Amino acid sequence: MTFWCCKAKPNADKSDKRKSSVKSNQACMAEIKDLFDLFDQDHNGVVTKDEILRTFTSLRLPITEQHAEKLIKEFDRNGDDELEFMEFVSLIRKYLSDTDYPTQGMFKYFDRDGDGYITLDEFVKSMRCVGVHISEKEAAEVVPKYYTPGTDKMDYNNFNKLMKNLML
Ligand SMILES: [Ca+2]
Ligand SMILES: [Ca+2]
Ligand SMILES: [Ca+2]
Repeated sequence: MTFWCCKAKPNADKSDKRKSSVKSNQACMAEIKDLFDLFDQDHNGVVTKDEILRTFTSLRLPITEQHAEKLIKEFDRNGDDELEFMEFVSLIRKYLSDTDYPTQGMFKYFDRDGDGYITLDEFVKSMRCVGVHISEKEAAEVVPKYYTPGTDKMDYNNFNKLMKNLML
């Protein structure tokens, strides 16, 4: 499926990816800022390993201390062992678009109103926030196939199936 191109070929698509994030991601930046504020529990402008651990735990997302440490190491560009906002943005983008991470985390992020289901609208907006541009038309062709029977939205299992199929 073509709209997954930047997933399949991360290196070849760098310039495209950058373009799409410039035009579609202003709203997303505000959302990532909200997320940053959630993580930055003492509001000192940086996120520490402990803050990552506490926040993941309170969101009931699986994380270990080693994993939190690894995340900081990987995204801490200025070497202060903490994540400033822009470092945090890279982490969130990676987290949400990486198939190695549990899709449970993605599900919670995609389910913007927290009702346990993902609508077409939530899907399109969230995809754009992780740097994958998908038009309403493209999404409208694919997503309804995965609606939970009798609804116009996806539960976790159906969302999982959709993501697995898209990422093949
Ligand atoms: Ca902090
Ligand atoms: Ca840093
Ligand atoms: Ca929802």
